[in-house]
Amino acid sequence: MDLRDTVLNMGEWERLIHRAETGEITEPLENVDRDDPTPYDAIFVGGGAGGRFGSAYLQARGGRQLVVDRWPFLGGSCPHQACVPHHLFSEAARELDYARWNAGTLWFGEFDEKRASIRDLIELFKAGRNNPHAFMNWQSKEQLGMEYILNAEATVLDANTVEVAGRRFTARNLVLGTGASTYVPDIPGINLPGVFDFATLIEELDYEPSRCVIIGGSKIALEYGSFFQAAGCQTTIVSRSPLMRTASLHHVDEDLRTYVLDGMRKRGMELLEGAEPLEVIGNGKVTGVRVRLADGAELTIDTDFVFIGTGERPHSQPYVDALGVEVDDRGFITVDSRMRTSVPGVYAIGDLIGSPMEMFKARKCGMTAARNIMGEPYEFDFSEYPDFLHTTYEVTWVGLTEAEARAQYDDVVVIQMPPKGIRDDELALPCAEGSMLYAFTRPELTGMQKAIYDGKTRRLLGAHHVGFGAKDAFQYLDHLLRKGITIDEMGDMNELFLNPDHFIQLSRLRAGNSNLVDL
Ligand code: COM
Repeated sequence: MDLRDTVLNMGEWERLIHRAETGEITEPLENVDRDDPTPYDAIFVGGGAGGRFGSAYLQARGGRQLVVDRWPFLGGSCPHQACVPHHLFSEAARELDYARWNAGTLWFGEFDEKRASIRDLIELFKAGRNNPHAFMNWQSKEQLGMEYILNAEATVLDANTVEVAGRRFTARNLVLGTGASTYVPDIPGINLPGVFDFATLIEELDYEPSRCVIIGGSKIALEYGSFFQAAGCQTTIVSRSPLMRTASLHHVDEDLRTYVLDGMRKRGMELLEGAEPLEVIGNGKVTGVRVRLADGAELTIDTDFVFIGTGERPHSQPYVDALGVEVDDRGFITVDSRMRTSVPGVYAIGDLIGSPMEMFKARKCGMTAARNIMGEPYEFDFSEYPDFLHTTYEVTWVGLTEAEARAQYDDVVVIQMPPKGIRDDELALPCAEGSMLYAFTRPELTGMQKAIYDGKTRRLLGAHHVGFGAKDAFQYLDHLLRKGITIDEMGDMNELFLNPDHFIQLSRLRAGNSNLVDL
């Protein structure tokens, strides 16, 4: 379907995408300037965050691009099955948690667990997700001037050629960005009905689960597990590694970890660390998971719902076969700091090149490839970055943990709330957005925070937060930390009181000291 000369409004796009999703339209949706003889500077294979932002950047730099995606929309898995539903679920988890703790007080009614339905929320999401899809298609075409072919698989033939729906397109460069999907561990019974991952949860769940076992200890495991538990589905996480100590989550402070995991237990979750899932049991449908515990004992957990949270593997095999690109032992494509693969003229971006599987990385990888393709030798180092995780809390951190700081610096100063020596149930701090009611009803639920400074240079080394409303601040804290912000500069900032992370005011209380001390 040639859409080049048609301007669709939001509703028209939504309906078109829906018809493609339901199979009513099977032909490609094309916005290609067939009359333009200019060769393409790049074809982006995959129109997720990396492909879309890379395409936009390349366009903005005066280049010509084409982006191809098998789905009838741009934006990839984020708005379809991953980050966007996850954020909806995490917000629901926070609301449900709030409603439970406050049930029967003030204006809160008694908590009715039957009304907290996982399926209802998934259906709500599915009914609404074509709106962001529509917007991405509209914005990419009408505002960003991108050329695209959607609803069509791209087959890479060589380093300059891609075939789409029987037609060949050539470009100076290829940018591969087709992402990753759940790594399914090799466990007997793992393919039984009733076993889901984040994608099939959205597409296939057709009953209300009552009991959940999560296999794996990834971020996804903690985040989705917290939602399932909050929605009244008793959840057990079975993880080989200690939770929040997996390689993909770096710089997790031990106090933060303890607060988060204790909070999950406090809400009734069962966390089995050092445990190995041996078998998913069922007879046409999941009925249990057999597990070997850390002490060697075996047990079977009855369940009607298993969720896989063991990490992801890339979609790289077609490029290995067609181009011979170099990959690592898990199949992630190896790139340099300019996103160049081992094959000249071929770039790879986003989840396809490994962790962190985060939005900022995908988008900036795309932008990095675009800049290099347009002749700018631009490098992107994503070894350090601010990170976050949702439970019923928003958990955010950047820079070094206290232990890491002590290993690297002689004079480490820690400013934290609640202060060392005061139990969290004795103090209604920290409090601000999202925790004010807790401060006056259940002080132990208000969260925790910690800033770490180097006493010699007075520079901020790390910041850690469990609570609500601070994620935004951490984007900027990351920038300030890289610039070398000191406790004195922090204390000189203008806080908007009450602020969820109390770093500015707490730092100011110590900034006057020539010899810094803990607070
Ligand atoms: C975000 C998708 S949900 S994209 O990064 O804007 O393409």
